[in-house]
Amino acid sequence: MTIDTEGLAQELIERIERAQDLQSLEALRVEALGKKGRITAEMKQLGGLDPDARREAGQALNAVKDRVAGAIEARRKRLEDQALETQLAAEAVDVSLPARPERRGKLHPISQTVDEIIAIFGQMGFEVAEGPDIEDDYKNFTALNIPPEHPARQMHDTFYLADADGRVDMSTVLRTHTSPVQVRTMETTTPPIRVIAPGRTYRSDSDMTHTPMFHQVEGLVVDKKTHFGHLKGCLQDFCSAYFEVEDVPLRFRPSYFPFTEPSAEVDIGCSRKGGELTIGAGDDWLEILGCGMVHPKVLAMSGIDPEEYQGFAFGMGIERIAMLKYGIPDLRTFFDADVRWLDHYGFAPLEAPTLIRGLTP
Ligand code: 2NM
Repeated sequence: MTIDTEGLAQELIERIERAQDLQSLEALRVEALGKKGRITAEMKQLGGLDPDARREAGQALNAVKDRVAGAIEARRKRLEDQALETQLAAEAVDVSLPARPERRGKLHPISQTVDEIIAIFGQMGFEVAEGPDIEDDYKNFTALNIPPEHPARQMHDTFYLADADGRVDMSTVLRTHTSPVQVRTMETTTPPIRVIAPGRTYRSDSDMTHTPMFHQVEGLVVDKKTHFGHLKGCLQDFCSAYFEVEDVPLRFRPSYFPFTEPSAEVDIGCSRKGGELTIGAGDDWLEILGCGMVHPKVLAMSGIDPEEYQGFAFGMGIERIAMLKYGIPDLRTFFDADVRWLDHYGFAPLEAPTLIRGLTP
């Protein structure tokens, strides 16, 4: 018996290469190499041949078997790649399409307000500084001239952290203001310094107008001849840009902070006629921030020579100025994580505030 092994190989391989899907390829594999397949059947015939012819035909058949198996594998790989490409093409998402309006997320008013504040002070040449929420007692209090007996240090205002054994560790706190960030800046920078420090702050206080976590932005400028006039001009420009009111009336009232001398609280002119609050007009005043000239002891403790340098600093609550600008009546709703609230008070994402295009989208 002689078999046309080459003819068999060519026929099978040709059909394998024409297989259009994995199913017909599998049918071909069974037809060629399966238990009752054609190559298998030829193999079974070998027993009837004499030894020399058997060896020769056996080698030829094995070669055909390998070529056919190789052709099936190559075709399977090709078909699988094609199937994947087809699937990817069918499932492709055009990421440049606009989101569906009913599903579009909003930016939290805190994020929006922080972005606006950074845009304004950025334009004025300030850099943004950051620091950890967990601070040591030294940077949160001592370096700011807050003495050990100061009421702000009492347990009921400050969140003290526990040590590894669960005991309250009086040396580690959740920062009660962002001033420790300014301390870090003064410790590591040679003036001139122009930074703002926005971020989360924590006080053990919870009622209608206080949440245990809230946001602050503080600013610090240190240079050789920095004076109170610079402070007034800086805050005037900021308030005017932020509230989008030209020549906004500001009132500086003498006040006291341990870290500044002299210190002042700043009120913004407003009107409360008809129960509606309008910023920047009228004969009423609303407190919005605290400020002052950095205390010489504070400069000195952070390694800045108060004989050579002086500076001003200010601080304000971000929730408060967000509520004033955007008419949000209740502080506590900021942290309810209510999507309906966010849909109402939130802001379009991807519309970064700039002074050129307008702060608010
Ligand atoms: C305020 C009011 C006044 C202030 C002072 C400093 C520092 F670190 F430079 F001394 N940072 N922030 C400051 C001054 C903060 O918040 C109402």
